[in-house]
Amino acid sequence: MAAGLPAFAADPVVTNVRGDQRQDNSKLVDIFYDLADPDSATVSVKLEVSADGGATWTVPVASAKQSVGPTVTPGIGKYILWNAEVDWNGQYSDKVRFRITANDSANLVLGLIAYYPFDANTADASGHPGADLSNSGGTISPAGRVGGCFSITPGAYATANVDISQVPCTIGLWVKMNSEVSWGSKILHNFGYGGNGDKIRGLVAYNWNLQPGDEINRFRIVVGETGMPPIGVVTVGQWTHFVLVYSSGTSASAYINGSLAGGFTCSLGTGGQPLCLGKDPGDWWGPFNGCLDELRIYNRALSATEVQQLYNASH
Ligand SMILES: [Ca+2]
Ligand SMILES: [Ca+2]
Repeated sequence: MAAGLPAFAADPVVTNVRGDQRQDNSKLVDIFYDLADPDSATVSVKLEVSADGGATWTVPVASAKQSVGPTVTPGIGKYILWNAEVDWNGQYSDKVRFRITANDSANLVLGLIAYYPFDANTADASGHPGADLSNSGGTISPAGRVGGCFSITPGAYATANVDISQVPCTIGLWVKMNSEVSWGSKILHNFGYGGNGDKIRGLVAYNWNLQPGDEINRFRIVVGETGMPPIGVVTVGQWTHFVLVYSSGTSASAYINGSLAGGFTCSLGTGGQPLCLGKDPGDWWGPFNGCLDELRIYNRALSATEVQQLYNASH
């Protein structure tokens, strides 16, 4: 491989796609295809189904299994079993078509500038100098999403000299709340915000429960003093995967459990400031009570496919 080229440079090629419903009234559909890739041991394969001859590809395929998903080995006669009774019960079309696309699996190491597995300690595992967390009161718990996790009770926090205000940037982590929050519970923060305008400052679990019917237990990106778009529900006691992608200096996208949850216009907070977990500099938001795991920070914008693969890799 030439220097400077990304790994897995040749794209996978899908050919000879054919699918048929079984003739036994089971509503099981057998789909075959050939998959070639000269330089990848596994690739990511996606199945789509159209009910209108290929005009749209919106038939649900969640039940599809076998040679589909983030790690499929190339070869001849790959097989997918799709259960139409589960995904598309009671519906019928004589214009059903199948489409299979493949992409090189994500290189989830490329651009990684900090990585905290939290299995034995709060050290950085990316090899980036100076990225180890400085821990103030947090503990490693064995009950993580993958191995151990970082457990933060109110008052505990951790900081690291990792700048999350650079562009582009991606932040991904698993979050589990131990208790409902009463105001706003700081999960992750750029410690150097200036309180200015529309600048992204961090992620909170947020509970605007001053009156009946108000929003409760939402994830929110903290943007300036006013705009705080909700991006998903926090379920106490449940691990949730969160990813924030700053693709440019003016736009960001948030993903919950691998799926796009919202996009918004913003600018970034003050750069060159440390990352902080469980606390914000002015204690404007409440303390965090819960666990974090698999925290990854990249100096590039992960694609939607890569975000899904990051989720799948630790799901
Ligand atoms: Ca390849
Ligand atoms: Ca872990």
